[in-house]
Amino acid sequence: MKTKEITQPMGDVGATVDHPKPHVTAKDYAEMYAASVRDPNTFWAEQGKRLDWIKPFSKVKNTSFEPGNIDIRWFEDGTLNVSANCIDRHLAKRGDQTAIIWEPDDSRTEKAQHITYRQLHNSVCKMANVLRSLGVDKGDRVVIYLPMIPEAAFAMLACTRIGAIHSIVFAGFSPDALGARINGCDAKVVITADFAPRGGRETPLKSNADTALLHCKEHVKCLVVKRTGGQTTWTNRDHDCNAMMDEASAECAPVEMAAEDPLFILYTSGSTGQPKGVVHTTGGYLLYAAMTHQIVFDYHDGDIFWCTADVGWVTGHSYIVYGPLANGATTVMFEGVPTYPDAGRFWEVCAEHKVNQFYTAPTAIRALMGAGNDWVEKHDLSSLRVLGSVGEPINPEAWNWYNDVVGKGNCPIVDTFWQTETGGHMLTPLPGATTLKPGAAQQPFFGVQPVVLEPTSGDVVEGNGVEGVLCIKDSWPGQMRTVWGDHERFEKTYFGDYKGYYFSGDGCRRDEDGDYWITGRVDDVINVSGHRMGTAEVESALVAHAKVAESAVVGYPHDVKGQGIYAYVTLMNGQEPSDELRKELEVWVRTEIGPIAKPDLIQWAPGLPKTRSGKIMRRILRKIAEDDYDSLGDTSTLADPLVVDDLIANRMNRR
Ligand code: 6R9
Repeated sequence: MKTKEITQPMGDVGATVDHPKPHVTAKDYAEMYAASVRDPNTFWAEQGKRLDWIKPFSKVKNTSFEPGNIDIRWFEDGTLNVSANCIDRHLAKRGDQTAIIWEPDDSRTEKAQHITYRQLHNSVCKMANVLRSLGVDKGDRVVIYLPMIPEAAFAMLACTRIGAIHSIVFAGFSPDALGARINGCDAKVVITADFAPRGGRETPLKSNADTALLHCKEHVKCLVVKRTGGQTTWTNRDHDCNAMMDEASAECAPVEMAAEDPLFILYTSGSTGQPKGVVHTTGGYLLYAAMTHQIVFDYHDGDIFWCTADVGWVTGHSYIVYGPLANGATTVMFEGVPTYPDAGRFWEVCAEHKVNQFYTAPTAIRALMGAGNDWVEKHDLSSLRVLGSVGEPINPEAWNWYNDVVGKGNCPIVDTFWQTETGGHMLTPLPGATTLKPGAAQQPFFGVQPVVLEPTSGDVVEGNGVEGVLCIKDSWPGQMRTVWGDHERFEKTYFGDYKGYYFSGDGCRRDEDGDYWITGRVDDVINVSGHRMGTAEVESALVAHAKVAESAVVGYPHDVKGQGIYAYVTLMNGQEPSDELRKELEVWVRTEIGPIAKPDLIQWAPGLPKTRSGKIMRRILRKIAEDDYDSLGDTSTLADPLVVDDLIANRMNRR
């Protein structure tokens, strides 16, 4: 594919903004990158100064990717507190500066809120005291199931203040998914709200939490925040967060935590079984989030930063809350969706708050591109300086639209490749330092050593103009440390296939210039609107339905979502396929997992293509779902090749 290369000017961007010199130039990048891999201890010791330590570290890197001994520690003898780094240390200089701009779902009926660092301190201390009064102590787990409201950030920071470990569950997840996560990390408290308004609709969070808690230990408490004031039921385990915060003291000393104490658990989908609890720790994660936020977005003091993600995903953790607040930034927190009340909402918010850096996902860009340029053009976007993309590969068409129509050709686009597991950006261009290529994640961040491996042999592929699977050669501070309660699974998942390397699960290409292009997952993980979904999870939800005998789920190209969910379903003997049953299964999966997992297409499959040993041939199912059935490859090993003809003849029309 021929791509146009773009050199982004960094001066003179937007009449209303005094454009600063970028933090890192191309020359700085080359020198700093070389230093970061040559002598990581010196490099990261220097970067460690970005944080305020209670007890300074003397050791920097102590990590092993050795089979059987995967052990990752950074700054291990240092101590610190995350909330003190994100709030207290800014109070003297920026107590009255806005820390969080909260933008409600519907701007016609509610106003944005500006929360200063001092107010944030007050609310976080109060919430920390409320959690303590519910018996939460250092090391205890707290599940957060909240809308995108300031209380979500208060809750995260309140946990860090007292050393509790939070685990956020996206408010779009079902009661079953919530219950599994509460049990998975054995949480003491669940923080939720009455309702979650989003795109003009309301999710009954409290009632979902009630249902989830039916399957949890009796002593789990529920702390309820008022969002809409709508009616909810009330049980013995419920506590009124607003009333308790009103009464609580606004003083709460930050607890001293070791750098390697867990900060949070975040469940994420993999290719097999149940979602994994990804564990991030205190020092390395915070440092990496802060540093990438500053350098990758070229954030400068006084800038207004907006990441449109939800705090239920890692992007919200690192780039709505921890990175920006550690840097003393003003961060925008948006409760709504890109197209409500209309397709101009993102741009209205950018203009209203004079956003300088804007960070969103390709799926949103594609949806807004489809809505037409008028929605963008009627808003003054001259404050924008840097645009970001995350979650999936961005197709050049969407990249060009983002660049031309949103950025007016003046805003570098940082296409940031990273994962829940990596804590922060891994491959990304840097504004002002990188000549951009639409669709490429391009260069490693400092300290990150990507390698391309031949998928079957695991041999390192040297040189440029090559393709393979993406692995990372050595540790970086933001790396996940373990899977909660299952270190063996951590080793097996990420270090099992290619010994001595962290395996990302993604394929990639290194082009002639040495730039990296992510080609997508090589495992059974699909990426729907930038959200990770294990096909196995959807399959197990489907087969849990009484009328379903078997199911296989694959991704297929979808214009807006990137990938859609295509489910092949074999019914139990005696069950007849019908449109009603199709609806029933859609609703079923929504309830089992959540709306994001609802299959886009369900095909009735009298049989699935299997090898004689009984393995489903997913390659064939993928091809049929992609409408590419002329190139099915070898089907001779199938137990019953005829099922393929039936699947092709009855394939679903794709949207
Ligand atoms: C941050 C986040 C991780 C997976 C990852 C990859 C895909 C993320 C990307 C990208 C191409 C980018 N991905 N960013 N692919 N270009 N800029 O999304 O974390 O939810 O864990 O997903 O998303 O496939 O492996 P997570």
